[in-house]
Amino acid sequence: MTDSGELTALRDELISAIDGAGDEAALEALRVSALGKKGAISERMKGLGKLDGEARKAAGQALNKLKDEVGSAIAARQADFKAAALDERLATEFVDVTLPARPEPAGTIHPVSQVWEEVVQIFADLGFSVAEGPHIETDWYNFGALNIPDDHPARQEHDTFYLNPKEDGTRMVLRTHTSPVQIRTMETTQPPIRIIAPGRTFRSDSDQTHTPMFHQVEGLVLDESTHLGHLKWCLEEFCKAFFELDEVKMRFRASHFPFTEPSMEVDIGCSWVDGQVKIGVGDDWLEILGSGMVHPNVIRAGGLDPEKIQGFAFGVGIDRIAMLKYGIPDLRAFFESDLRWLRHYGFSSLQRPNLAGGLS
Ligand code: 2NM
Repeated sequence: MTDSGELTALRDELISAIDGAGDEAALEALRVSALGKKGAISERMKGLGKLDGEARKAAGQALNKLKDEVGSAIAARQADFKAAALDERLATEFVDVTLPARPEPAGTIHPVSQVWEEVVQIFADLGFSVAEGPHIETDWYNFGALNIPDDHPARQEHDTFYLNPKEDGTRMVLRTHTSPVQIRTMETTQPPIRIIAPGRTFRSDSDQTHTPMFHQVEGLVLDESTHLGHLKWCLEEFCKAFFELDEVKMRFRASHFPFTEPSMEVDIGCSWVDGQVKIGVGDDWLEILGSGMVHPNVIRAGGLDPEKIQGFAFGVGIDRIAMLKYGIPDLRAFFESDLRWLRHYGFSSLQRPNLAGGLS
């Protein structure tokens, strides 16, 4: 009953049955019929005791070989079934990552954050990178380096938040503009420089149109031959992109800042319809930007040589242009954290601004 011809026949029968098994249950039934306690191979193992000597040894080896071969064939077939089951799941179970997230987030993006990000996107497209710096500054970075003289009115307690004096008598300030970031950038970066510095700024001022904390974006472009034409083009491109208009009427009006020479305030054409402002067309003007060619003293303070390096700078109030673009009437509501206001004026956290898909 364990002669080799009989075993070969059993082997062929089992292997072809294993190969032909239609599913895991059929395969398991085969495993039991061959290798289970009362299986064909196990029964023959039990019969070995009746043989003796060389015959027992030879038959035992042949049976063990058969047992291993059948075991391997079953394992291989089992792996086939598992792989097929996985393929089936992968084909039918999938997640469409383009579906909207559920549930829609309850929170919204604050108009200041929205406009901040819009401005970053626009200037990124023009080749600017974003620079940041501390809110608490030294007198030098906030005033001195910016060519603001010791007796300038902006330095008075009345306009600037000063911290308590240090032991050496010096006082730190809450930065009144983001310009200190430009000075710090000049100190560490070789031109060409193209940066914007968005951030919080602080002035001791509170009324209908001023809050003691507000947001600014300032920009700085420095190279060997950067000129006023570059300034005008750059700010025109910014205004068209920001207000999402093909053409905007703009006016560059002579002004004065300590850190630029010449200095210009930039107005944008507008009209008033039913108490609402319409940007880009009309015979009225709205001031939206300050700008100018960086003063040689400022370039020197930044560690660069004004005989070799020149360029322009500008500053915009984020809160102010957010009000203009999105028709938000009251500045103070920006910082009251009123949930009804936030729901009304807020933006979707799933639709972030970018130039390809639309800013707003
Ligand atoms: C403005 C208007 C004009 C300005 C100047 C500088 C620096 F640091 F480069 F000198 N940064 N920003 C600037 C110039 C800011 O804001 C209304």
